[in-house]
Amino acid sequence: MAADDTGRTVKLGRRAVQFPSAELQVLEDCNHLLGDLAALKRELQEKGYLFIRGFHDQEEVLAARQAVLEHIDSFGSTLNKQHPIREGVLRDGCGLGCVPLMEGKNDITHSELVLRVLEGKRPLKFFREFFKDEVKTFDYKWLRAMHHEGFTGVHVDNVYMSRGSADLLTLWTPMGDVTVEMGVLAVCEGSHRLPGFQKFQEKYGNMDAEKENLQGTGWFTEDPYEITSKFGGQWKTVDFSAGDVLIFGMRTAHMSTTNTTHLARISCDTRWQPASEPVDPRFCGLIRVSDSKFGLLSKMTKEEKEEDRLRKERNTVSIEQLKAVWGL
Ligand SMILES: O=C(O)CCC(=O)C(=O)O
Ligand SMILES: [Fe+2]
Repeated sequence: MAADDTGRTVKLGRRAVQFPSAELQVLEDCNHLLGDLAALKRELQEKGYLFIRGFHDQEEVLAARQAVLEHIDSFGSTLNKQHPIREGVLRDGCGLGCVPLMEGKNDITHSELVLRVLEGKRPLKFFREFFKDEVKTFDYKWLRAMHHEGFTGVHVDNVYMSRGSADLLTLWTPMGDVTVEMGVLAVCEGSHRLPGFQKFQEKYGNMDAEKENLQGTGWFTEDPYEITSKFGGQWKTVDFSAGDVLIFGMRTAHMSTTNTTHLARISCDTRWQPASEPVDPRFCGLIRVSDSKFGLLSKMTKEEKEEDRLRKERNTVSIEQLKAVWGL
């Protein structure tokens, strides 16, 4: 892992940025607050996130990582065969689409070694104490391997999963040591509560992307500085070691740094909430795979399917159109 923080040029979206610098500062962990519930809640309320080192058992994370890499390797053409699987080296030219999609509820997300981390004793204990309640985690797991030059754009999670509890938290777990160069989560500190973000939260943050029929990713922008220059806040990130996690609420704007390496960046976001609260039905129980694959739609003729696709396309809206309407 790159322990030397001096003079590193990394990428946040498409922007090259020095790390650390005024534009991209270092995340501070809150390990000194563990065991003090009031202090942890205050930290989450103030900063919009909790960065916790050694949250998971490191050996368990590394075992899960190996299981995920073996799963990826079973697809044949993703990893570079000159290297041992455990190194997770992507083959040359492995860009978008080269890494198998692993999100959802499937054989790898719910394999024993992966679930031992994602739904293990440690997260259960932490969230039970945090919520002072029994807890529920979505069945849907956002397990991913980020390809070369891949990144996640700026968004708040509320646009994707607002149909259940408002107390929902995201737990971002890197599977292994993940440097800023490999693509880690970056948060915009203060974005969940600063007055400058009020309209952003009211318009973008309150949006249900699926209800709006939003095209594309649901990201507000790919440019980290678009939000800091318009609304304020401070981008922060850090090198993660296996076991470290980032926890944040539905209103904290975040993105990822870009994977400029040829190593697969493996991570999983899981969601946690009090069990007594309503749950967003899209992510628990029977998980809808695709609107067009199953159900009644599968009975449509080719022409009917094409017509349906075009009708849907006509009814969609782009984030640019919405931003113009919102005046953001
Ligand atoms: O892993 C990523 O690139 C994005 C993760 C994310 O957006 C999340 O954990 O909510
Ligand atoms: Fe997210």
